[in-house]
Amino acid sequence: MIEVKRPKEGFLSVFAYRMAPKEELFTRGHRACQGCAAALGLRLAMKAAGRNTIVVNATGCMEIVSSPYPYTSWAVPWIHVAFENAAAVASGIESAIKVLKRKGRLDPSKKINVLVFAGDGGTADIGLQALSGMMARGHNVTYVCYDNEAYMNTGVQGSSATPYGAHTTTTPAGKVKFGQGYWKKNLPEIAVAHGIPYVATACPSYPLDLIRKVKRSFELEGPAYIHMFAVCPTGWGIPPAYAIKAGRLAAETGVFPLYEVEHGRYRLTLDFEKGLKPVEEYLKFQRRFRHLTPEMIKLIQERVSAEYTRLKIMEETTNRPDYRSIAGI
Ligand SMILES: Cc1ncc(C[n+]2csc(CCOP(=O)(O)OP(=O)(O)O)c2C)c(N)n1
Ligand code: SF4
Ligand SMILES: [Mg+2]
Repeated sequence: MIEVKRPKEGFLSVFAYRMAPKEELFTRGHRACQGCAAALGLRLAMKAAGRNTIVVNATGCMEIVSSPYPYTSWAVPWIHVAFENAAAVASGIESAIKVLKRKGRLDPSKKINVLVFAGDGGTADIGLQALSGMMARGHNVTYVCYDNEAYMNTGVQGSSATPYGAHTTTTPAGKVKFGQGYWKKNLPEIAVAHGIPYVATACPSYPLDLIRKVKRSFELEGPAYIHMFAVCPTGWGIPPAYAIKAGRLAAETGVFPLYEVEHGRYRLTLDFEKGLKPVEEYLKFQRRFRHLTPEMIKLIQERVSAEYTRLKIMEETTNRPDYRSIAGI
């Protein structure tokens, strides 16, 4: 059995908001709904990224709530781009920074972070091609997908990141259909398949873990992909005060495992020695899942357990000395 060292922050982070950097770069005044975990996640990610950051923001809730003229919540350079091309624009910005440094018009030692925020619709569906290109070309960009599991800004339409069985306006639950009819697209694994230096999942309910991962993404040279769970009380039908709890339950049940993959090496950054809670605990208080039958919940449980086991096996395998020496990690 290989001993995997887990960062302390993973365990501490639930209680440790006060340990986060004080500077606010995604500031107050935005118009996100009460309890919006995506807005909290952006705030935390910006604390990690710091002032020398250019943000590229695809169309979606986070762009809409933070930028109506003449107000803005952004204290860093920020560009709003179309739904489909955030990764392409970020690639251009990163290339331009390199050229300016080469031509001596920018101090070559100055570190400028390029950071994308895009929703699950903008990432799993319409922006996937641009993201794939950015990762394949090796741009030094951190791409954060905030996943609220639907097209929230336009009225809760299903995306390919909408979970199995969830009710949305385009996957309605009723007599004929039971909600989303296929399994959630596994974006972190698509990113891992590109062989990029850093891939991680994160959740604002674990703030220090999230901050550490965003920081790590900027320490490593090359593309990084962070898949951020973003509880959406409005679209999911839960009380705003439950947002943090819902994020914790997603991790505690294995519905949204917290892990990172650095140069191909997996590590669960939060693991549960006493085992996972039943997925029903996560599903039962959300309006979007209230129609689920016991059979469907059983099916979801089996899928979640299998995926968690797969992650544990990947962690075990990719930390084995023989694998690490062959893979050079
Ligand atoms: C090409 C194109 N198609 C459709 C839209 C309309 N539109 C704007 S935001 C949005 C939903 C975005 O969903 P997601 O990326 O998940 O972000 P969220 O709103 O959930 O934060 C849609 C469909 C658009 N702006 N451009
Ligand atoms: S609809 Fe959801 S993601 Fe959009 S601002 Fe409201 S809570 Fe946040
Ligand atoms: Mg969305």
